[in-house]
Amino acid sequence: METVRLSQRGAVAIATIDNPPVNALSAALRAALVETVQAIAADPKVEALVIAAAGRAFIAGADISEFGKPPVEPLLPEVLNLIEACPKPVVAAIQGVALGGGLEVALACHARLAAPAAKLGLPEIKLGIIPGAGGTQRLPRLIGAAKAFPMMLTGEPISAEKGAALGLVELVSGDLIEAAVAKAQELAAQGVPARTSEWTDKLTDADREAFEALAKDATAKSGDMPNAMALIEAVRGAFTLPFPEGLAAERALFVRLLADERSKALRYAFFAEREATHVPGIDAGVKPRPLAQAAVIGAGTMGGGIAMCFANAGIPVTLIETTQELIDKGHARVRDTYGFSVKRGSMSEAARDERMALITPAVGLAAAGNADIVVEAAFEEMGVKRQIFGELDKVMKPGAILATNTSYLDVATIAAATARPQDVVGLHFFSPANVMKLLEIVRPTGTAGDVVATALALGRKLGKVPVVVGNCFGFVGNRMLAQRTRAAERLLIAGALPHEVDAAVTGFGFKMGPFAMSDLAGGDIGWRTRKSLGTKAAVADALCEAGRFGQKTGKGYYLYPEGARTGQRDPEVEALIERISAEKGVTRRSFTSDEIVARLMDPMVNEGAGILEEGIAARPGDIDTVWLNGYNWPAWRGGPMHWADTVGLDVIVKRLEAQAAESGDATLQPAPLLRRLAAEGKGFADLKARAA
Ligand code: T1G
Repeated sequence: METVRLSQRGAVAIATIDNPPVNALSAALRAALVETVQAIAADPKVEALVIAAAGRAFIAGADISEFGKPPVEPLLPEVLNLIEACPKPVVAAIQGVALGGGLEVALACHARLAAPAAKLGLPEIKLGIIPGAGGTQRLPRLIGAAKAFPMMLTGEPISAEKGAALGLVELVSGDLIEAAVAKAQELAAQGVPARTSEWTDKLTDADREAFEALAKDATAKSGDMPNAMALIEAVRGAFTLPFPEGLAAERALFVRLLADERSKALRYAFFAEREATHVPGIDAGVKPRPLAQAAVIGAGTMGGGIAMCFANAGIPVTLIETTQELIDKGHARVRDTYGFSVKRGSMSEAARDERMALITPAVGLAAAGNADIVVEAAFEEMGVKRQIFGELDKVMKPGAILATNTSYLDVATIAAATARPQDVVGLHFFSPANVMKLLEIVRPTGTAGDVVATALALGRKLGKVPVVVGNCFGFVGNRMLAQRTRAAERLLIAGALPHEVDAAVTGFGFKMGPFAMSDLAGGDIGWRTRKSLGTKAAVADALCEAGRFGQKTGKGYYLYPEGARTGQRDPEVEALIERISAEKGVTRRSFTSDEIVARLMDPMVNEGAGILEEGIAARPGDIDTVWLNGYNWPAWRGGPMHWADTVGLDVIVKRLEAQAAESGDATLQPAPLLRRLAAEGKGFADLKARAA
C-alpha cells in the first residue's frame, strides 16, 4: 500500500501521508518520506513541498508496535534531517493530531501551518522515554526552552491556538492545503529555507535561566525518574552543544531509556490501557447505543462529580435528589467545585457557566425518564438500590441504560429488581469522580453486549480509562484493596507501627500510605462495611469505637491537631496496638520496609491471580490499568501484576506460603494460577486474554 500520495499544484508538490489508522511512522512510511523528499529535491518542475495527511491524525508519532523490535532503516532522525536539509522549502499542513515523532516531522519542516482542530504534543515522557528524533533540540530552538520544556515534561498536547501563541505553528482557519501551498510558494520565492537546527536566537541567557529554574522544580518533583532526568539533560544540550552533537546526545539518552525497567513499566502501562478497551467477546463492530441525555440519581459528592463528568463532555444531565433541600445543596456543591477551578485559573467563568447550564437539578426519579442513561449514585445499601432500580424500570424509556455506581454490591441482584437486566451495568467511578481517570465497567453475565460497548464508548467520551470487569464483591480494585487493608492490620498486630507501614508504602511510590489514606477517607466507612459483613479488625475497630474516625474527628491512626492535614504519631494509638498484640499473645517484632511492602502487596497479587482465574478480569493488564488509574499505584512500577512479574512469581509464592504458615490464615495460600505460573517459570505477562 502507498503510504504517501503525491499530487501537484503549480510548482508545489503535495505529499499526502495516508497510513491508517493514525499515520504512525512505520518503516514503510519512513522509507516513503525519504523517497518523496529525494524525488522532490531532484525534480526541476517542483519548487516546494507540502507535507499533508489524510484521516483524523496528521501523524500519531513513532509506530509503537515497532517498539522493542530491532530498528529498521531509515531511522526517523535521519529522515527528519533529510527533510530539513531539503534545498526546497517543505511546509507541514497539520490538520489533526501531531504527536511525538509526528510533531518532530513538523519541526523539521521549514514552516508549520495548523488547522484549528490540530493538536500538538510530545507525549514521549508518558511512554517512559523522551523525544528521540530531534524534538528536544528543535523545539527549544523554535520557541525557547522555557516554553518547550513544559510541553515535553507533561507530555500533554496543546491546541493549535496555543501552538500559534507559542510560535510553534501558524493558525489557519480557512483551507489548510491552499494556505500551505501559498506559504510554500512564498518561501520558495525567498530562496534557501530557514532551518530550525541553525537557529539560536531563542536560546538566550534569560531563556536558559528560566529553563534551569523549571528543571530544578521538576527534579524536586520527579525524584530520580529516569525519563524526566534524561529530558532535562537533553534540553540542556540545546544550549551547550552544537546541533549535531545535541541530536546524538538525545539519541543516546533515548536508547538508554528504552532499556530502563521503569521506562519499560510505563510503556507496558500505556499498552495495557489501550488493550483494556478491546474486550474479549465484544466485537469491535457492536454498535454503541446513542447517548444524548443523561441522569444521575443522588447529588452527594459522588453523584455531583459524575454529573460534572457528563457536563464536561458536553452531555446534558439531570441531577436528581429526593428533596428540594438536598438537590439545592448538591447543585451548589457542583457550582463550588467548578468555582475552585475558576479561582485557580484552570477554567474560565464562561466555561463554568456553560457546564452548569448542562446540569439540570430535579426532585424525584420521574425526572430521569427522558434520559438515555441513568447512573445511580445513592446510598450504598442493597435495599435502597433495589428500590431505586425497581422505580427506574417504570420511568425509563425502552433501550435506556440503567447503571449503578455501587463500589462492591452485587450488580446482578440490583439488575434483578428490574424487568430489563440486560440493560443494567455497573459504572464504578472513583472519588473524586470528576478527577479520577478509572471507570470500572461491571458486567454481570446478563448484561447485553451493546450495553457494555456503550459503556466503553461513554467512558472514553468522558475522558476516563474504562476497564470491563466481572461482577463479584468489590470487583477488581476494591477486592484487591481489601487484601491490602487486612494485611496492613496484620502488620500492626505483628509489630509494625502505622507510620512505619505508611513510610514503606510511600517509599514504594504511592502518594499515601494505607493508614494516612484511611484517616483521610474516614475510618467509619470501613467499620460500617465490616459490621454489615460480620468481619472484624481489632485495631481498626478499637479506634472507631473510641470515636477516632480520622481527619474529620481530629484523630484516627494519627493525631491531627487543629485541622492539620498530615498526621502526627500518637502514643495512645501505639499503646493500644501493643495492647492488642499482647492480648493476642503476639511477640512484636520489627519489619524492614521491604518486608512491609511484600506483606502488603503479595496478598493483593494473590487476589489478582484469583480474579484472573475466575475471569473477573480478562488480562493481567486490565488489573494493572485499574490500579494505575484508580488507586495511584506508581506508574513506573507498572501495576501490581507487572510488579509481581519483576519480583518473580516463585519469590511471591514462597513469601505467601511463609505468611500463611505464620498467620495460620489459609486464604494467604498462593492461588492455583500463581502456583502454576511460578512452577512453570512464567509470569503473568505470559497469559493470554480470556473472555470475561
Ligand atoms: N503507533 C501505532 N499505532 C497507534 C499509534 C502509534 N503511535 N497511536 C495509535 N495507534 C493505534 C491504536 O493502537 C489504535 O489501534 C488506533 O491507532 C486508534 O487509536 C521518535 C519515540 C493518536 C490521539 O504516544 O495518543 O513518537 O487498537 O483508539 O482515540 O520521538 O491513539 O484500534 O488496533 O487511541 O482517536 C508518540 C499514541 C509515540 C501517540 C488517537 N505517540 N496515540 O486517539 O484512537 S513515541 C503517541 C494516541 C514517538 C519519537 C517517539 C492516540 C491518538 P487499534 P485510538 P483515538
